[in-house]
Amino acid sequence: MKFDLKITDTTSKARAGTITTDHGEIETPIFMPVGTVASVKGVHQQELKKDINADIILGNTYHLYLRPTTKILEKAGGLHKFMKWDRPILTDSGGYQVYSLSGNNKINEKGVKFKSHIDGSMHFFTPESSMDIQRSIGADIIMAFDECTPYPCEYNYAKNSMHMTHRWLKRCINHLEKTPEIYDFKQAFFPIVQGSTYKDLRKQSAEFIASMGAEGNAIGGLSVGEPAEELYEMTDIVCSVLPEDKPRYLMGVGTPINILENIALGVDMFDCVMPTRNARNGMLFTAHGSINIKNKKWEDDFSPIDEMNITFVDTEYSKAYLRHLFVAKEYLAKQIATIHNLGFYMWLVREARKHILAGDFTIWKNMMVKQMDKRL
Ligand code: PRF
Repeated sequence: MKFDLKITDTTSKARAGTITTDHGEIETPIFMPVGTVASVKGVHQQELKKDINADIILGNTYHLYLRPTTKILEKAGGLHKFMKWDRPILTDSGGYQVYSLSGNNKINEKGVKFKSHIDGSMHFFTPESSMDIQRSIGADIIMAFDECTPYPCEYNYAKNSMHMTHRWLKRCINHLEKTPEIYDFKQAFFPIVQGSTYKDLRKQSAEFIASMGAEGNAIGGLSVGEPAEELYEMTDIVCSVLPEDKPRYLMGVGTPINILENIALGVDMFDCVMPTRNARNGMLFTAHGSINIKNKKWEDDFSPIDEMNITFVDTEYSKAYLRHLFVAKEYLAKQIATIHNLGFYMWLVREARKHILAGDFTIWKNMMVKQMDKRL
C-alpha cells in the first residue's frame, strides 16, 4: 500500500491524497460503505460500483468469522472472490463488534470471550486469532485488535485499557510477521489510537501508535456517545501527533457534518452504518438537510427525491412514490433510500476533495455544515 499526499489545505488541516492498493486506488478523503457480512445491505456490487462508485468497502471480522466462516472464505479464495468485489476492502478486527453485539463478553489480557449473537455459542478472540481471521478473509487493509472503551469511561479504566490495546498491538504485529498473506496481494495493517476522551491519554496513545511506523493509522473509541465538541477535540489532538505522510482513519464516524468537520482536522478515511441503516428507516441525507420520507407531508409531493441527481434514483422517483414504498413496507423502499444515501455520502467526500484541491475548502465546508443542519 502507498499513500501520496497531494495537498494540505492552507485554511484548515484538510488533506487530499491517493492510497494505492493491489485492488486499485482510493482518492482521499474517502467514505467507506459498510458491508458487514459480505454485502452492503440492499445494494448490488454492480450498483455500488456503477451508481454509487464506492472506491473501497468495509467487512467485519466478527460477522464473517461466525458466518460464512473462514473455512468457506478460504475455499472461495478470499472475500473479494466470494462476493465478486474487485476493488479494495478493509476489515475491522472484531473487537468493536464483540463489545457492541455480543452482550455476554469477558475481556482479559489474553483476549475476549464472547457469545455469538446468532446462536449463543461461545467463542474467544485474541489479537493473534483476529490477525489469522483477517488473513483468511483477505482484505487489502486489516485492523489491529483493540478495546473500544465506552462513554463515559473512568480515567483509570481508560488508561489501563489503552495500555492493554498497546500490548495487544505489539502481539498483532509480532503475529503478522510470522504469518504472511495467503492470497497473491498485499495486506496493509493499521493500528488504532484509543484513550477515551482524555487529552493526555489520546496524546500518549497517538505517540505510541505513531512509533509503530505502520502504513496507516486509525482513531478508535470515538462517536460512542460523547458530544461532538469532544470528538473534534480528540481528533485534533491525535491528528497533530500522527505522521502526516500516512492515511488517518476515523472509525465509525459519522453524520455528514461530523465527516466534514473531521476532514478539516486532517482525517482521510471514514466508515459508518449511518447512511445505510438510516436509509432503511426512511431517513434521507441531502445537501439541504435530512428528510424523514415516511412523513405524511410527502404523501402527494411528486418532486424528485433529490434535485441534485447524484444517483439515478434521485430524479427517477418522486418523494411521494418512495414514501408509498416505505408505508407499504416494500423491499424497494430500502434499496432506493440506500442508493440515495450512499450516493450522497460519496458525493460529499468527493466534493470536499475538489474544494481542498481548489483552495476554498473552509468556506465551502462552513456553508455545507449550516445547510445540512436542518430537518426538511
Ligand atoms: N475500534 C474498532 N472498530 C471500531 C471502533 C473502535 O474503537 C469504533 C469507534 N467508533 C468503530 N469501529 N476496532
